[in-house]
Amino acid sequence: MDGSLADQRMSTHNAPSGSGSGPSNAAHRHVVTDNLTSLQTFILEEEARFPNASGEFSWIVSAISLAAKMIAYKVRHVRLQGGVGQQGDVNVQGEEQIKMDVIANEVIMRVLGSRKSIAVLGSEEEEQPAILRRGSEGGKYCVLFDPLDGSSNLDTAVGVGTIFTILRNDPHIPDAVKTVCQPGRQQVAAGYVLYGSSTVFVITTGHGVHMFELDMSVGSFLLVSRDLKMPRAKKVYSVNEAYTEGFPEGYQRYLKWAHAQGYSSRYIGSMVADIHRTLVNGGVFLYPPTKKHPDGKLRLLYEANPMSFLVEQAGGVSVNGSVRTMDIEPKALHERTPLVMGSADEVEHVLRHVRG
Ligand code: AHM
Ligand code: MG
Repeated sequence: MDGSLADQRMSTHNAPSGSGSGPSNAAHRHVVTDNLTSLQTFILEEEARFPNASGEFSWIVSAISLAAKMIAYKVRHVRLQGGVGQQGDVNVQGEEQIKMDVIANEVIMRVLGSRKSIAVLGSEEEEQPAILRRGSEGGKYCVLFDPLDGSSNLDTAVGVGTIFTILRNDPHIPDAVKTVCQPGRQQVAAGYVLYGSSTVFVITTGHGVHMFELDMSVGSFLLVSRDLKMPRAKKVYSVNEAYTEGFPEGYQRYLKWAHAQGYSSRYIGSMVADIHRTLVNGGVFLYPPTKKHPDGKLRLLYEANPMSFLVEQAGGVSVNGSVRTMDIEPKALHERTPLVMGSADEVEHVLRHVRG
């Protein structure tokens, strides 16, 4: 026993036998497992609910969790590994790549690239989606991801994260971009990994939101919260308030109203960390149109949609300021969207002001 989470949740008891020690004691020995469930087991159990499931989906989640463990290790030793600082390249978003962006992208590409069930793999760091197995070779799913969201915060040791979404592949669509340009409501699964003070893996397959924590000593993500539900209301908003003057008037009105109502502000500037807090504690996260980003900054397919799926499954709401985020018909892999997501009542307060 080394004090790991697994140890604490699994205690072994020797029932008193009155006959002292020895082989006879073994008959009375029982194990209390307090619901100790790894991510792997959880996904297999979920899949078992569908008698025709091929198991391909659980292979993909298992690959994502392997990549996450590798990235978690690298993030924890980012300076020692030489991962801070800029790579010297600009990605397709026109943003300077941090070295760890490139490292995290390579890890995911390498780990997921070998999974037979993935037809198309798309990343924030790659201009075009990678076509792995199309047509007759099969490949039931497509995976899109942001390998290391919020990476500009790495040099100050702030939490960063990996965001992913799993979509169904349509082998009849020859074009990879068109294949992955699916509205968020069609997602098969989505989630994120937050590399924070602890490493958490949060996932939905459309049946609630489940949270796992990485137990380093056994190298597994273990279930810590099943069917997470976010509070309906919480007087907290999360927005880069320095951009207020560039927001459309409705958002400015909302902020004035929130100030008068005694709201608190929390903004990390790392979407995974901000959304994780919002999921757990409630509140509202906003990235409205700004002068610099008139269409919003966050990417629809691999940032907004997966987070929206999680937020809705936890009982919250996600909109782009007027329509449900997951109903937007995407046109491009790296398309951006304004975003308002969080506790149902809090999103409604924002929309009331935005609608005018
Ligand atoms: P990135 O994908 O290039 O890391 O950018 C996305 C990040 C989000 O994590 C965060 O919500 C947002 O950018 C912060 O933007 P800003 O610094 O404009 O507030
Ligand atoms: Mg990002």
